[in-house]
This record gives sequence, C-alpha cells and structure tokens, in this order.
Amino acid sequence: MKRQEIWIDEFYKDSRFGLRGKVLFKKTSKFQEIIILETEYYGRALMLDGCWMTSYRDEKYYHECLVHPALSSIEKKSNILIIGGGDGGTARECFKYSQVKNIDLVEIDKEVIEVSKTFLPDIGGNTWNDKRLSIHIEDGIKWVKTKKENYYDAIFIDCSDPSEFSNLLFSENFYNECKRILKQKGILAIQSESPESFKNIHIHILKSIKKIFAASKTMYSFVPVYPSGIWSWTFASNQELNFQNPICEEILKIEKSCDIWSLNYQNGAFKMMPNKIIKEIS
Ligand code: SPD
Repeated sequence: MKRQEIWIDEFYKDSRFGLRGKVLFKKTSKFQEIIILETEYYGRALMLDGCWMTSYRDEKYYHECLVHPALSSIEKKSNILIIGGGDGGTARECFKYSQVKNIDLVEIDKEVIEVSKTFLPDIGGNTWNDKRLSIHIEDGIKWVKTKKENYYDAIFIDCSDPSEFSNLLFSENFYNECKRILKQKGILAIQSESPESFKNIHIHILKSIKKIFAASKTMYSFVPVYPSGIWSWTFASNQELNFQNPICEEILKIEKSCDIWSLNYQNGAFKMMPNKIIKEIS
C-alpha cells in the first residue's frame, strides 16, 4: 500500500464497502461531511455523510440509467428539473438532447456543487458552463411547492439515501407535488434505491408511485459502489409509458455517446424485477 493511502468504508447493515486511496478533500458543510478520495481503480470518488455517492469509474451506470429511459421516451423535453444531482452527472446526460432549453438544478448543499466542480470535473463536464443550466441552492421540497401546475417536461430525483434531511424526498406528499408540476405528457425519474439493501424503502417508493401516477415502471441494474451493488430507477407518468419504441430522433446518437445505457440494456433491465418485490407490490 502506498504511504498516504487509506481505506474508507461505507458501513451499511452489517456490511461495508471500502475504497482505498488518497483523501483530496474533507470538510463538514452545513449539511454533511464531504470527502473526495482519489483511488487507482475507481478514480475519484465522492462520499457524503459516510455514503458513496459516485465515482469516476462507475458513475455512468447510475446517471445514464436515470436519464435516458426517461428522456428518450417522451416527445417534448425542453424544461427539466433535477432535485439533488450536485455532481453534475445527471445534467450532463440531459444536455445530450438538443431539445433541452432549461434545466433547473436544485441542490440543497452548495458545497457539493463547488467540490464537484473542483475535484470531479469529468462528471459535470461542460455542464457548469452551459447557459441552459440554472443552479438553485434550495431545498427541493420547498422548490416544488413554488412551481405552477404543468410546468416541467421531466423531473429527476437524484438524491442521496433517506436520511434526516432527505427523508421527505421519499414521501407521498412530495411525489404528489411532482405530479402536479409535471406536464401531462411529462415523466418523473427517481433513483429508487436497492431492492436488496434498501428493500423496505424501495417497496415504499414503488407502492407510493403506483398509487399516485397512472403509469410507472422500474428498471434494475448495477452501481458497484452502492450497498449490495444492485440498484433501481423508477419512472412515472400521467399517461402510458413508451419504453419499447422510444420517441426520439436522436436515439442513435445518444446510444453512441453512452458507456452503459442502450435500448437493449434498458429492455433487459426493465424485466429484472426480483420476484419477491413483484409479490410485495402486487
Ligand atoms: N447509496 C447512494 C445513493 C445515491 C444516489 N444519488 C447519487 C448521486 C449521483 N449523482
């Protein structure tokens, strides 16, 4: 082991996942402890309050799966809301669509954005200089309440795991507000946690979404640095969802630009719901 390198673990339910590397940054902001670790295999990684949020090596497993099933399946996508997403990865994927005119990125902790700009430039890429991006340092719960009905074409909930200050982002009240501000043909995309390590909250999300929206669907894939590795993304709309034959002229260009996501990948991932989850939600 090289001298300045240390192991940092995320502890979760009798398990731990560690990365070895050099600490480039460590600070406690108003909201949380922020760490940037530089590792050899995973590249740079961001940890918030003891939880791995993203790493250079595996961030595309997460961001591409949150964004492309949603944006490739809706016709209009000019006005977008991202709640959380302070590393810039979700916005970066949204900007691949030429129709996108505005992204409101609502992040509660401005230090996450500053640290990501400085230490994770490969995740945000050109996003931070894009004139179509409006950054709002604000609580996502408050933000959605101020918006009028039928406002956004797509809403992305790119939040951390449930905690004292993110709990309400997993509540039915919040999903109802998202429904209210979403256009009739719009789509809500949520990082819906792990069916394995976060089974209860995962089921809670799926059941709440089913109750509130006319249509919803969940896909499963991997994010290696998250607890148990298996992760999920849930999409919801006020009308039928069309993932089989997406309405998107740019689809080939988008597929080529991705490292993980493709239509084939998503078609398989939408069929991956574990039986125990099917039984619990039906
Ligand atoms: N277990 C961590 C879940 C975090 C999901 N959000 C990550 C933010 C990446 N943009």
